[in-house]
Amino acid sequence: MHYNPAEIEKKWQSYWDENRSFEPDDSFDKEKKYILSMFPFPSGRLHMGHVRNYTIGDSFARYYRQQGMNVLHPIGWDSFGMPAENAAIKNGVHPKKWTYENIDYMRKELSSLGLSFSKEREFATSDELYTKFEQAFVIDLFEKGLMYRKKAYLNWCPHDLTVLANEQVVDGCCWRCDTPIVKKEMNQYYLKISDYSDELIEDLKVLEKGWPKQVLTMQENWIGRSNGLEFTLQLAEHDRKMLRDKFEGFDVYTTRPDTIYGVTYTALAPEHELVTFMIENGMLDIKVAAEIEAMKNASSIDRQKHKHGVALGIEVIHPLTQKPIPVWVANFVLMDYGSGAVMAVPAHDDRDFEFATKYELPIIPVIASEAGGIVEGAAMTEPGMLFNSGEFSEMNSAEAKAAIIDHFEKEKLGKKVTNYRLKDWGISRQRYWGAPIPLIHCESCGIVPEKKENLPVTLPEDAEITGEGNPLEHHPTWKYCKCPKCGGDAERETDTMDTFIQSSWYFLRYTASPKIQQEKPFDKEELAYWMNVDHYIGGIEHAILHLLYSRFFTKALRDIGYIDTDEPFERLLTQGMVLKDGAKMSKSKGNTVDPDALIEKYGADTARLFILFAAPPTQELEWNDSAVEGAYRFLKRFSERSENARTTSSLPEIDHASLSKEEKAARKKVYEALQRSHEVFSERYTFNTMIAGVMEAMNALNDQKNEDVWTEGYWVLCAVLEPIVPHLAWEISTKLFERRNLVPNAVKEEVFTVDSVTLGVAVNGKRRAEIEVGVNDDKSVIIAQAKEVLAKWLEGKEIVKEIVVPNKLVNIVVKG
Ligand code: ANZ
Ligand code: ZN
Repeated sequence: MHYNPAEIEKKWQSYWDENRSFEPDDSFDKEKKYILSMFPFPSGRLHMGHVRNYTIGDSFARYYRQQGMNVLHPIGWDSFGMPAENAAIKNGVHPKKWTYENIDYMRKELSSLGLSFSKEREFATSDELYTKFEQAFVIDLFEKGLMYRKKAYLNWCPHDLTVLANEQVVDGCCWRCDTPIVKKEMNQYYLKISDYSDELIEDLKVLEKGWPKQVLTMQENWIGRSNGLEFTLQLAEHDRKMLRDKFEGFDVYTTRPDTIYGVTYTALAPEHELVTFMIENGMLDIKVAAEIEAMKNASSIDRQKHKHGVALGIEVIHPLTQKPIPVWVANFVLMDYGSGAVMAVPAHDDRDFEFATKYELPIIPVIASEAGGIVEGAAMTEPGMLFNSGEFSEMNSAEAKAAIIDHFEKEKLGKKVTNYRLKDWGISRQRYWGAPIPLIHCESCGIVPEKKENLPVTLPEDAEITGEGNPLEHHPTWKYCKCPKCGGDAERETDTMDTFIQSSWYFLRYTASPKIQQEKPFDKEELAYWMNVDHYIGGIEHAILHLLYSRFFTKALRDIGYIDTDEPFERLLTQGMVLKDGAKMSKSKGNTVDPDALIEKYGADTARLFILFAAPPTQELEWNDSAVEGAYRFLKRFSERSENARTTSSLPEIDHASLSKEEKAARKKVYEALQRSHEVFSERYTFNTMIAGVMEAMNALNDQKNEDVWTEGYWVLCAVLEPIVPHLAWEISTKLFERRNLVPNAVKEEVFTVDSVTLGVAVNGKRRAEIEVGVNDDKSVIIAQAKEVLAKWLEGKEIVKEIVVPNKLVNIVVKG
């Protein structure tokens, strides 16, 4: 059969469309699989990372359909977000137009890959219907206290001109544009993810069997649960007066109470209220005040990297030694962790050490390392044995930690606390292309939710998008409205929501069948059947961001009564990056490969085969043009050699025992490939070994000429290949077998049984030849066979002994 991918791929894609081939059943009788690849942002064109992601997901979906399961394999678009707006600013296109045109284009690209998506559940998160349901959730979250507004110092991206959540700041920079972020004080809305810190940690155990260890560890570290001591440092008498009795002191949080005798100074965050009070009341030198302001405006990276501070000229009293301790402001102290103040122990903490060295503050060691002795020129950060620590001397760190916390609690000086790095999720964005927060500000009623029957609150199409300021804020009329409660003049909230909210529930939305889609976000019965996602496939870059938000949002929706799910994703497969010349493919490096061009030249099946064959899905994939060629040649050969098989509508009956050695070997390879495919999909995901198995089977088939064996080979191999190269597999198996691989094949165990062995045959111990005998053959049969091949050595000799060593050798001993 001549291989013409352009022709057969178009043909089958239309066939699948016309026949709704990949819509799941509406009934709940069959076993289900929910296969999901993370949905794309409609950036304009597919890149190779997408191709890899969706090919992996598609192969799972097709495999489970073959196994007779009811498969949900949906697709949609994560379509709100900054790039749409940036394109609008740059090219003057409306974000909506830009977005939906991109979706139309990319939908065609996906279709040209032969992906078996359900089309009837597709949506974009910027669709008004989606916004409507989401705004209703948000109103419930607000009313149940899981969403609130507060003024705080926030991560501000000076390039994108918007606030970012902590998870969206990567190494101090904006996750999107890499600009160093700065802190800015603003009002904004938060979701109370911190209420779920413990549950989010505990449930990581549930995920252990299906998620990569690395992702679990990253989440655990991000949530960052630590135990320590919180206590108040009292201001010295004269300083308390100076501060007009406004403050008694301030709280500090430490995870190392065992080091408390080593405290030589304390440090406040520049944003600390005591510092603000001193500045506002002219209690600080103008120069000092200016330096503190500069610290606030510096980027987070800068604040961690270059330790910097000023002395406030006030003192607190050490709670155990009663000695006065100077109070500083230090840039590395963060306002949103602990209490925004630290007790500094330069002898045992690296940051404190660096700071003390820079400002020549005393360094007092109080812990001896296990190895004994004191470390010079650096902090000794390990636990050890306490000294110079009053009644706690000679305890080890662990004992001292417990004893000191105990002492503080007894004396009512402080308390044991658990702290988390995870902070509430800031969801306000000061940009246009997002879902409006459905809240209204009324002077007499405060913050009032929009009435649910008025949802969705939609975006004004005529907003002016300039890149400066929030377009909703500046729109001449949009924000003015009536208060839903008192009917008085009121203003709409102009912040839009973080797009990560949309991606935190889209997998729930897909469970909604066409019959309920318009009325409700999802249906309990349908959720109960489809959830959880059985295989979730996506990039490791979402290890914390999307995957943590989705876990939280699922739990929050559960707690406000929408769903019964605790954890949404049963198994997670994090795909590796696609590289070229050793570097990640990216536009800026100019090393991308265009999927459209690849499909145009070789066809989708080649692209899919290459992607899955070149590396296991979790590892990096290095682009290789000649391997693409190789994949194409293999498919061409597979297509052409199908002429060796016969047209039939049933699997040929084969008497295995009667076959030749080559024929047996070919059957064995064919069924080995089938067996491997089951292992790959159920546990190992190493598609490359499975494809290698198919290639070996092809070679083995080619070593023999039995038409039945060829026919059976194609029958089985077409099915094994269908999840990977669906177009060719459907084409061949339809032509030959009037069947489309949607039937599972049983492995024929008989082909694995060993039924013959090779024996060496010798005369007087000297090896002369080999024979092939049946494993159950009688000794007499074996000897007869041996004598036949030894005829010329035995001629005229007298046989004295005939020895058979089972499975090894026949030896004939002769005289003369
Ligand atoms: C004294 C001390 C001595 C500390 C020592 C550490 C080592 P983790 O473990 O990450 O939870 N800290 C507390 N609040 C802070 C803030 N707002 N900004 C910056 N640092 C802050 O970190 C807890 C430790 O970080 C606390 O324990 C505190 O320093 C510091 F040998 O207290 B430690
Ligand atoms: Zn009102």
